[in-house]
Amino acid sequence: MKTSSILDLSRPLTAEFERDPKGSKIAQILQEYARSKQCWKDFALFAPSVYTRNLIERNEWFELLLLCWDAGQSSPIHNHAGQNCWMAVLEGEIEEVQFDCPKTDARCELVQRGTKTYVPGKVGFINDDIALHLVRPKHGRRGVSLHLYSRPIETCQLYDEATGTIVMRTMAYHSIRGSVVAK
Ligand code: 2CO
Ligand code: FE2
Repeated sequence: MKTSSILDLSRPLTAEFERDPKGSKIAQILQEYARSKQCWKDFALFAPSVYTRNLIERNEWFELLLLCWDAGQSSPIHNHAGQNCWMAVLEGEIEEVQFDCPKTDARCELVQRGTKTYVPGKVGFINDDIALHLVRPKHGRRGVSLHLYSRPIETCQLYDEATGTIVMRTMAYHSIRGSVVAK
């Protein structure tokens, strides 16, 4: 597959979901892109206080985002609203810490399960049947990762490890196809 822009990725991804709604070849398509050294830097926008969620494509099947992690930033512990999530690392090393939440009460006692490290070109996969997770860059450096949610996620749940409380978060974009979203 040869793509000239990250925006062009939407075509093979959409074709794959039309062929197989479970997207059995999505990891392969994202991995080929991540290993192709193509230029996505125009879409990689960082912010000082939080990791950014930069929308590349959204349609009925999926949402494709470039996430930019500055040194020291982290996602909260969260779920994925019943959807499937693929993550391909484009730059830096990205760490994923997985958690179980054995009871599904309003509060929950999190149990840390394990940690995985993803280097550029590696693809991870998670959904709510697998685990909750947090994601962050390693070694005090930046990271950039490509995330695909199928189907798009409007909200997710955030879990506070210290208190066990769960809150709902409405997902927001920092930019859409390269244009910063007005606040
Ligand atoms: N799910 C988080 C988000 O979309 C990023 S962690 O990787 O799934 O903000
Ligand atoms: Fe996530």
